[in-house]
Amino acid sequence: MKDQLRKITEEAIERICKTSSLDELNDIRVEFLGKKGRITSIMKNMKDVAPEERPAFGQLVNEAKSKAEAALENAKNELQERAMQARLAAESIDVTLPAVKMRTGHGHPCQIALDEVERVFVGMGYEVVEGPEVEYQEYNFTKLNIPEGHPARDEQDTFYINDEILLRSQTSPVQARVMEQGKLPIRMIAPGRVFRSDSIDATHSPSFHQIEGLVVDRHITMTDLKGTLTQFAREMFGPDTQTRFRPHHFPFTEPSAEVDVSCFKCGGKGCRFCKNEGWIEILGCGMVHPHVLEMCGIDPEEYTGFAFGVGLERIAILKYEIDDMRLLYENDYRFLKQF
Ligand code: 2U9
Repeated sequence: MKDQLRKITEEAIERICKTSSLDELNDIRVEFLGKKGRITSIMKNMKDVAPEERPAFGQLVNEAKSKAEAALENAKNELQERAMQARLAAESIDVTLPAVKMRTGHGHPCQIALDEVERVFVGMGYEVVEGPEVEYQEYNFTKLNIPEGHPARDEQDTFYINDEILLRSQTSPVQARVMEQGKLPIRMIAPGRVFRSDSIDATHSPSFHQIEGLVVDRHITMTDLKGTLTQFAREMFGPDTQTRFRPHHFPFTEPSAEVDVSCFKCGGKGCRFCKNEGWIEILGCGMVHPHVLEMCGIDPEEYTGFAFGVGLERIAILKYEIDDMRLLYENDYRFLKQF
Protein backbone atom coordinates (compact mmCIF):
# COMPACT_ATOMS: atom_id res chain seq x y z
CA MET A 1 0.00 0.00 0.00
CA LYS A 2 2.87 2.33 0.89
CA ASP A 3 4.41 1.61 -2.51
CA GLN A 4 1.13 2.33 -4.23
CA LEU A 5 0.88 5.65 -2.35
CA ARG A 6 4.44 6.59 -3.30
CA LYS A 7 3.82 5.77 -6.98
CA ILE A 8 0.55 7.74 -7.13
CA THR A 9 2.20 10.73 -5.42
CA GLU A 10 5.17 10.64 -7.80
CA GLU A 11 2.83 10.42 -10.79
CA ALA A 12 0.78 13.34 -9.46
CA ILE A 13 3.88 15.49 -8.97
CA GLU A 14 5.29 14.59 -12.34
CA ARG A 15 2.08 15.53 -14.10
CA ILE A 16 1.73 18.74 -12.08
CA CYS A 17 5.27 19.77 -13.11
CA LYS A 18 4.64 19.00 -16.77
CA THR A 19 1.33 20.78 -17.22
CA SER A 20 1.23 24.16 -18.89
CA SER A 21 -2.43 25.06 -18.40
CA LEU A 22 -4.39 26.15 -15.36
CA ASP A 23 -7.43 24.13 -16.48
CA GLU A 24 -5.39 20.98 -16.75
CA LEU A 25 -3.92 21.68 -13.32
CA ASN A 26 -7.39 21.80 -11.88
CA ASP A 27 -8.25 18.47 -13.56
CA ILE A 28 -5.15 16.93 -11.93
CA ARG A 29 -6.18 18.29 -8.52
CA VAL A 30 -9.61 16.69 -8.88
CA GLU A 31 -8.11 13.41 -10.10
CA PHE A 32 -5.71 13.06 -7.15
CA LEU A 33 -7.06 15.17 -4.29
CA GLY A 34 -10.77 15.48 -5.08
CA LYS A 35 -13.42 13.70 -2.94
CA LYS A 36 -13.01 10.55 -5.01
CA GLY A 37 -9.37 11.36 -5.92
CA ARG A 38 -6.74 8.71 -6.10
CA ILE A 39 -4.78 9.90 -3.03
CA THR A 40 -7.95 10.60 -1.04
CA SER A 41 -9.28 7.09 -1.82
CA ILE A 42 -6.22 5.45 -0.30
CA MET A 43 -7.39 6.69 3.12
CA LYS A 44 -10.55 4.69 2.58
CA ASN A 45 -8.44 1.50 2.34
CA MET A 46 -7.16 2.02 5.90
CA LYS A 47 -9.12 -1.06 7.03
CA ASP A 48 -6.65 -3.23 5.05
CA VAL A 49 -3.69 -1.86 7.07
CA ALA A 50 -2.66 -3.58 10.31
CA PRO A 51 -4.12 -1.60 13.22
CA GLU A 52 -0.67 -0.78 14.72
CA GLU A 53 0.50 0.66 11.39
CA ARG A 54 -2.58 2.79 10.83
CA PRO A 55 -1.33 6.02 12.53
CA ALA A 56 1.96 5.95 10.62
CA PHE A 57 0.14 5.18 7.35
CA GLY A 58 -2.37 7.96 7.99
CA GLN A 59 0.55 10.34 8.45
CA LEU A 60 2.10 9.14 5.16
CA VAL A 61 -1.15 9.79 3.28
CA ASN A 62 -1.36 13.27 4.83
CA GLU A 63 2.24 13.97 3.84
CA ALA A 64 1.52 12.79 0.28
CA LYS A 65 -1.51 15.08 0.14
CA SER A 66 0.53 18.04 1.44
CA LYS A 67 3.27 17.38 -1.11
CA ALA A 68 0.77 17.22 -3.95
CA GLU A 69 -1.02 20.35 -2.67
CA ALA A 70 2.26 22.27 -2.39
CA ALA A 71 3.24 21.20 -5.91
CA LEU A 72 -0.17 22.29 -7.20
CA GLU A 73 0.14 25.67 -5.47
CA ASN A 74 3.63 26.23 -6.89
CA ALA A 75 2.60 25.25 -10.40
CA LYS A 76 -0.50 27.45 -10.18
CA ASN A 77 1.55 30.49 -9.08
CA GLU A 78 4.07 29.89 -11.82
CA LEU A 79 1.42 29.50 -14.54
CA GLN A 80 -0.42 32.63 -13.36
CA GLU A 81 2.83 34.58 -13.38
CA ARG A 82 3.62 33.31 -16.88
CA ALA A 83 0.12 34.26 -18.10
CA MET A 84 0.53 37.74 -16.61
CA GLN A 85 3.95 38.19 -18.27
CA ALA A 86 2.50 37.07 -21.62
CA ARG A 87 -0.39 39.55 -21.24
CA LEU A 88 1.94 42.39 -20.31
CA ALA A 89 4.09 41.65 -23.33
CA ALA A 90 1.06 41.45 -25.65
CA GLU A 91 -0.55 44.64 -24.31
CA SER A 92 2.59 46.71 -23.96
CA ILE A 93 2.38 50.22 -25.39
CA ASP A 94 5.25 51.91 -27.12
CA VAL A 95 5.00 55.38 -25.64
CA THR A 96 7.62 56.64 -28.08
CA LEU A 97 5.32 56.08 -31.10
CA PRO A 98 3.91 59.32 -32.59
CA ALA A 99 0.37 60.00 -31.26
CA VAL A 100 -2.70 59.51 -33.47
CA LYS A 101 -3.85 63.02 -34.40
CA MET A 102 -7.22 63.85 -32.79
CA ARG A 103 -9.58 65.65 -35.16
CA THR A 104 -11.30 68.45 -33.27
CA GLY A 105 -14.71 69.32 -34.68
CA HIS A 106 -16.24 72.78 -34.98
CA GLY A 107 -19.60 74.40 -35.55
CA HIS A 108 -21.57 73.79 -38.74
CA PRO A 109 -21.35 76.79 -41.14
CA CYS A 110 -25.00 77.62 -40.30
CA GLN A 111 -24.16 77.50 -36.58
CA ILE A 112 -21.14 79.77 -37.13
CA ALA A 113 -23.36 82.24 -39.05
CA LEU A 114 -26.07 82.04 -36.34
CA ASP A 115 -23.52 82.70 -33.57
CA GLU A 116 -22.35 85.75 -35.51
CA VAL A 117 -25.92 87.12 -36.01
CA GLU A 118 -26.72 86.50 -32.32
CA ARG A 119 -23.47 88.22 -31.26
CA VAL A 120 -24.44 91.35 -33.24
CA PHE A 121 -28.00 91.58 -31.88
CA VAL A 122 -27.20 90.53 -28.30
CA GLY A 123 -24.58 93.32 -28.45
CA MET A 124 -27.45 95.74 -29.22
CA GLY A 125 -29.44 94.49 -26.21
CA TYR A 126 -31.70 91.94 -27.93
CA GLU A 127 -32.90 88.72 -26.30
CA VAL A 128 -32.73 85.37 -28.14
CA VAL A 129 -36.09 83.54 -27.87
CA GLU A 130 -37.06 80.11 -29.19
CA GLY A 131 -40.52 78.59 -29.71
CA PRO A 132 -42.32 75.46 -30.95
CA GLU A 133 -41.78 74.09 -34.47
CA VAL A 134 -45.30 72.62 -34.44
CA GLU A 135 -47.71 75.55 -34.26
CA TYR A 136 -51.34 76.63 -34.40
CA GLN A 137 -52.52 78.22 -37.66
CA GLU A 138 -53.72 81.00 -35.40
CA TYR A 139 -50.14 81.97 -34.45
CA ASN A 140 -48.47 81.11 -37.76
CA PHE A 141 -51.00 83.03 -39.89
CA THR A 142 -54.03 84.74 -38.30
CA LYS A 143 -52.15 86.85 -35.74
CA LEU A 144 -49.71 87.87 -38.47
CA ASN A 145 -52.42 89.42 -40.59
CA ILE A 146 -52.55 86.51 -43.01
CA PRO A 147 -56.32 85.90 -43.16
CA GLU A 148 -58.07 82.69 -44.23
CA GLY A 149 -57.90 82.28 -47.99
CA HIS A 150 -54.60 84.19 -48.26
CA PRO A 151 -52.28 82.49 -50.77
CA ALA A 152 -49.54 82.17 -48.08
CA ARG A 153 -51.80 79.61 -46.35
CA ASP A 154 -51.92 77.49 -49.47
CA GLU A 155 -51.74 73.79 -48.72
CA GLN A 156 -49.13 73.47 -51.43
CA ASP A 157 -46.72 75.67 -49.45
CA THR A 158 -47.46 74.54 -45.89
CA PHE A 159 -47.18 71.21 -44.07
CA TYR A 160 -50.55 70.88 -42.32
CA ILE A 161 -50.96 68.38 -39.48
CA ASN A 162 -54.72 69.00 -39.17
CA ASP A 163 -57.18 71.91 -39.58
CA GLU A 164 -55.65 73.76 -36.66
CA ILE A 165 -52.04 72.63 -36.46
CA LEU A 166 -49.08 72.87 -38.86
CA LEU A 167 -45.29 72.91 -39.08
CA ARG A 168 -44.45 76.61 -38.74
CA SER A 169 -43.60 78.25 -42.07
CA GLN A 170 -41.83 81.16 -40.35
CA THR A 171 -40.54 81.91 -36.84
CA SER A 172 -42.98 84.85 -36.49
CA PRO A 173 -45.33 82.91 -34.13
CA VAL A 174 -42.56 83.16 -31.52
CA GLN A 175 -42.78 86.98 -31.68
CA ALA A 176 -46.61 86.85 -31.59
CA ARG A 177 -46.40 84.76 -28.38
CA VAL A 178 -43.90 87.19 -26.79
CA MET A 179 -46.10 90.18 -27.68
CA GLU A 180 -49.11 88.45 -26.11
CA GLN A 181 -47.23 88.11 -22.83
CA GLY A 182 -47.50 91.92 -22.71
CA LYS A 183 -44.05 92.71 -21.32
CA LEU A 184 -42.89 95.83 -23.11
CA PRO A 185 -40.59 97.06 -24.54
CA ILE A 186 -39.54 94.09 -26.73
CA ARG A 187 -36.14 93.67 -28.35
CA MET A 188 -35.79 90.08 -29.52
CA ILE A 189 -34.57 87.75 -32.21
CA ALA A 190 -36.17 84.36 -32.88
CA PRO A 191 -33.89 81.91 -34.68
CA GLY A 192 -35.16 78.47 -35.67
CA ARG A 193 -36.17 75.81 -38.14
CA VAL A 194 -39.10 76.46 -40.46
CA PHE A 195 -40.88 74.27 -42.99
CA ARG A 196 -42.24 74.91 -46.47
CA SER A 197 -43.38 72.41 -49.02
CA ASP A 198 -40.66 73.31 -51.53
CA SER A 199 -38.81 70.89 -53.77
CA ILE A 200 -35.11 70.64 -53.14
CA ASP A 201 -32.68 72.52 -55.39
CA ALA A 202 -29.54 74.66 -55.03
CA THR A 203 -31.49 77.47 -53.27
CA HIS A 204 -34.56 75.70 -51.77
CA SER A 205 -35.21 73.11 -49.07
CA PRO A 206 -38.46 71.97 -47.38
CA SER A 207 -36.80 72.73 -44.05
CA PHE A 208 -34.50 75.68 -43.50
CA HIS A 209 -33.71 78.24 -40.79
CA GLN A 210 -34.80 81.80 -40.26
CA ILE A 211 -33.82 84.48 -37.85
CA GLU A 212 -36.55 87.01 -37.31
CA GLY A 213 -36.24 90.11 -35.19
CA LEU A 214 -38.79 92.31 -33.45
CA VAL A 215 -38.59 95.62 -31.61
CA VAL A 216 -41.68 97.14 -30.00
CA ASP A 217 -41.55 100.30 -27.91
CA ARG A 218 -42.93 103.82 -27.79
CA HIS A 219 -41.69 106.11 -30.63
CA ILE A 220 -40.04 103.36 -32.74
CA THR A 221 -39.74 104.63 -36.33
CA MET A 222 -38.46 103.54 -39.74
CA THR A 223 -35.23 105.38 -38.85
CA ASP A 224 -34.59 102.89 -36.02
CA LEU A 225 -35.23 100.05 -38.48
CA LYS A 226 -32.80 101.44 -41.08
CA GLY A 227 -30.09 102.28 -38.54
CA THR A 228 -30.30 98.87 -36.86
CA LEU A 229 -30.20 96.84 -40.06
CA THR A 230 -27.41 98.98 -41.56
CA GLN A 231 -25.33 98.40 -38.43
CA PHE A 232 -26.12 94.66 -38.63
CA ALA A 233 -24.97 94.56 -42.29
CA ARG A 234 -21.71 96.35 -41.43
CA GLU A 235 -20.93 93.96 -38.60
CA MET A 236 -21.79 90.90 -40.70
CA PHE A 237 -20.24 91.86 -44.03
CA GLY A 238 -17.61 94.51 -43.22
CA PRO A 239 -17.56 98.16 -42.07
CA ASP A 240 -17.79 99.63 -45.60
CA THR A 241 -21.02 97.79 -46.44
CA GLN A 242 -23.79 100.04 -47.87
CA THR A 243 -27.49 99.17 -47.57
CA ARG A 244 -30.38 99.76 -49.98
CA PHE A 245 -34.03 99.57 -48.89
CA ARG A 246 -36.48 98.70 -51.70
CA PRO A 247 -40.25 98.93 -51.15
CA HIS A 248 -41.92 95.53 -50.86
CA HIS A 249 -45.06 93.94 -49.44
CA PHE A 250 -45.48 91.65 -46.44
CA PRO A 251 -48.89 91.15 -44.79
CA PHE A 252 -47.40 91.58 -41.29
CA THR A 253 -45.51 94.85 -41.87
CA GLU A 254 -46.51 98.25 -43.33
CA PRO A 255 -44.52 99.77 -44.88
CA SER A 256 -42.31 96.85 -45.86
CA ALA A 257 -38.96 96.66 -47.59
CA GLU A 258 -36.36 94.30 -48.91
CA VAL A 259 -32.78 95.10 -48.01
CA ASP A 260 -29.76 94.75 -50.27
CA VAL A 261 -26.14 95.11 -49.18
CA SER A 262 -23.38 96.41 -51.43
CA CYS A 263 -21.46 93.44 -52.83
CA PHE A 264 -18.72 92.61 -50.33
CA LYS A 265 -16.67 90.94 -53.07
CA CYS A 266 -16.41 93.88 -55.51
CA GLY A 267 -17.47 96.73 -53.22
CA GLY A 268 -20.44 97.51 -55.48
CA LYS A 269 -18.68 97.79 -58.86
CA GLY A 270 -20.30 94.59 -60.16
CA CYS A 271 -18.81 91.12 -60.39
CA ARG A 272 -19.72 87.47 -61.00
CA PHE A 273 -20.68 87.05 -57.30
CA CYS A 274 -23.35 89.82 -57.40
CA LYS A 275 -24.33 88.97 -60.99
CA ASN A 276 -23.02 92.41 -62.03
CA GLU A 277 -25.67 94.12 -59.89
CA GLY A 278 -23.32 95.55 -57.25
CA TRP A 279 -26.01 94.63 -54.68
CA ILE A 280 -27.01 91.41 -52.92
CA GLU A 281 -30.44 90.89 -51.33
CA ILE A 282 -30.16 89.71 -47.73
CA LEU A 283 -33.36 90.32 -45.78
CA GLY A 284 -36.93 91.56 -45.54
CA CYS A 285 -38.26 94.03 -43.00
CA GLY A 286 -40.90 96.59 -42.16
CA MET A 287 -42.84 98.46 -39.49
CA VAL A 288 -45.09 96.00 -37.62
CA HIS A 289 -48.64 96.29 -39.03
CA PRO A 290 -50.95 98.04 -36.51
CA HIS A 291 -53.44 95.20 -36.92
CA VAL A 292 -50.74 92.65 -35.89
CA LEU A 293 -49.96 94.70 -32.75
CA GLU A 294 -53.68 94.85 -31.96
CA MET A 295 -54.25 91.10 -32.49
CA CYS A 296 -51.36 90.42 -30.10
CA GLY A 297 -52.79 92.67 -27.39
CA ILE A 298 -50.66 95.81 -27.92
CA ASP A 299 -52.21 99.26 -28.40
CA PRO A 300 -50.96 100.56 -31.80
CA GLU A 301 -51.80 104.13 -30.75
CA GLU A 302 -49.22 103.91 -27.96
CA TYR A 303 -46.64 101.50 -29.36
CA THR A 304 -44.95 100.98 -32.70
CA GLY A 305 -42.37 98.46 -33.80
CA PHE A 306 -40.21 97.11 -36.56
CA ALA A 307 -39.52 93.54 -37.64
CA PHE A 308 -37.18 91.77 -40.00
CA GLY A 309 -36.43 88.28 -41.26
CA VAL A 310 -33.33 86.64 -42.73
CA GLY A 311 -32.69 83.17 -44.01
CA LEU A 312 -29.81 81.65 -42.06
CA GLU A 313 -28.71 79.39 -44.92
CA ARG A 314 -28.70 82.40 -47.25
CA ILE A 315 -26.36 84.28 -44.88
CA ALA A 316 -24.05 81.22 -44.60
CA ILE A 317 -24.06 80.71 -48.39
CA LEU A 318 -23.15 84.37 -49.01
CA LYS A 319 -20.58 84.66 -46.23
CA TYR A 320 -18.75 81.45 -47.13
CA GLU A 321 -19.39 81.56 -50.90
CA ILE A 322 -21.16 78.21 -50.98
CA ASP A 323 -22.79 77.67 -54.38
CA ASP A 324 -25.32 74.95 -53.47
CA MET A 325 -27.52 74.94 -50.34
CA ARG A 326 -27.72 71.12 -50.40
CA LEU A 327 -24.07 70.96 -49.30
CA LEU A 328 -25.17 72.37 -45.94
CA TYR A 329 -27.35 69.33 -45.24
CA GLU A 330 -25.22 66.46 -46.53
CA ASN A 331 -22.87 66.16 -43.51
CA ASP A 332 -19.90 65.50 -45.78
CA TYR A 333 -16.82 66.06 -43.62
CA ARG A 334 -14.71 67.04 -46.65
CA PHE A 335 -17.09 69.99 -47.15
CA LEU A 336 -17.68 70.87 -43.48
CA LYS A 337 -14.03 70.89 -42.44
CA GLN A 338 -13.38 73.93 -44.65
CA PHE A 339 -15.15 76.42 -42.36
C1 2U9 B 1 -44.38 89.73 -36.11
C2 2U9 B 1 -44.50 90.85 -36.90
C3 2U9 B 1 -43.73 90.98 -38.02
C4 2U9 B 1 -41.04 89.34 -39.74
C5 2U9 B 1 -40.52 89.66 -41.09
C6 2U9 B 1 -39.64 89.36 -43.08
C7 2U9 B 1 -39.94 90.66 -43.16
C8 2U9 B 1 -39.00 88.59 -44.16
C9 2U9 B 1 -38.35 86.32 -44.81
C10 2U9 B 1 -37.60 86.70 -45.99
C11 2U9 B 1 -37.14 85.41 -46.64
C12 2U9 B 1 -37.41 85.40 -44.13
O1 2U9 B 1 -35.58 84.03 -45.23
S1 2U9 B 1 -36.90 84.33 -45.35
O2 2U9 B 1 -37.81 83.26 -45.41
N1 2U9 B 1 -38.83 87.30 -43.91
O3 2U9 B 1 -38.72 89.13 -45.18
N2 2U9 B 1 -39.97 88.78 -41.92
S2 2U9 B 1 -40.63 91.15 -41.75
O4 2U9 B 1 -42.07 90.19 -39.45
C13 2U9 B 1 -42.81 90.01 -38.35
C14 2U9 B 1 -42.70 88.91 -37.56
C15 2U9 B 1 -43.49 88.77 -36.45
C16 2U9 B 1 -45.26 89.54 -34.92
